[in-house]
Amino acid sequence: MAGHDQRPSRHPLVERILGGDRRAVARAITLIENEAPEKRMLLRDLYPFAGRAQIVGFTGSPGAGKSTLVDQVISYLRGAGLQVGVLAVDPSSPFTGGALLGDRIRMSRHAADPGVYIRSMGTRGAVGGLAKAARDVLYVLEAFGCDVILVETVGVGQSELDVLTVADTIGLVLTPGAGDHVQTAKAGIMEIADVYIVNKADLPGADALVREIELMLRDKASFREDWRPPIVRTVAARGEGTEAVWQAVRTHLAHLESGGWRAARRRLRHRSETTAVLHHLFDRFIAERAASDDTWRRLLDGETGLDPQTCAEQLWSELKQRVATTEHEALPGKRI
Ligand SMILES: Nc1nc2c(ncn2[C@@H]2O[C@H](COP(=O)(O)OP(=O)(O)OP(=O)(O)O)[C@@H](O)[C@H]2O)c(=O)[nH]1
Ligand SMILES: [Mg+2]
Repeated sequence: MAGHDQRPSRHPLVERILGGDRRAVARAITLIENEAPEKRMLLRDLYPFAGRAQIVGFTGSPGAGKSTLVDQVISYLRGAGLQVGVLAVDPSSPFTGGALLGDRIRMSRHAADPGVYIRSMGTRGAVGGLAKAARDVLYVLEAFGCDVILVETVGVGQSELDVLTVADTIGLVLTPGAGDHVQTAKAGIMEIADVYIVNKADLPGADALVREIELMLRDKASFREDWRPPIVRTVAARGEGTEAVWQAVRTHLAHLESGGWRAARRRLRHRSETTAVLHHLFDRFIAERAASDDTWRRLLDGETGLDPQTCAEQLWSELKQRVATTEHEALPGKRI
């Protein structure tokens, strides 16, 4: 009993999430969205369960058929006995479930399936930034036991691309005729695709779109992570091509793993998230210093007549000196 008591306590929701409690999942997501103070503890305790799920992003223009395709992929994965999480992220919507209602409806046949968890997020539900909140929600879904997490987001802005940085594979859904020409596609979006999905292949212009993508790929001198993105045609509305999409996704994942790229991406992600927190802490440190130390305040506010670069370098060297002194003082203790 005593040993049990001495174990560092875990956030109570974590146990419930691990046990498959859907209400605990919903509660945890709300805490994340609201930036609740206990969010830090929650994420810390969820972290050991991260990295279990395969995360697949689907992006593309509004109305390209992303939700219809995701709905088909859910069915396919459920058929294989996998537990599936779906996160529909819409940065253009201030409401969770408002503009995303269409997504919910299109996937509603899975709503009662205990092996599927579907959640929508808009900017209103994410006080501290949608991309960060969405990435944190993935930790919850991983701990919940999702084998695969499908992330749907409209590919229009930077925050959508930020959401997708955590995906193992990004499927870009394009449609013929809808102005989805390779040349006019939003800068950056064509480049991040691991799989090109030409949906609505039942409509005229699908062949032309496929040729356009092929031409673009032919002109490329090199490919990110040595992966040449395949092009898959689908008619999501009729469930055609779903299996081919999933095959392409699996092949891509196998490629990432065999080349060590998946591990490299994880390292990169960890570094960038840790660095972001350090930046944040440093900002706070500077503000505190400005309030408590007059030398800092004068240099920061330009009361010394020196230029910002010189001010910053003076503060920086003072800081480094301070760190060096502390390290020096701490050395004898460290050796023990
Ligand atoms: N003809 C045709 N229509 C399709 C196909 N797939 C989807 N649609 C239709 O396209 C419309 C938009 O589909 P959604 O799945 O909601 O598209 P979306 O990309 O999720 O849209 P947003 O979430 O609003 O960006 C719906 O009316 C679908 O029925 C297809 O393969 N062929
Ligand atoms: Mg949708």
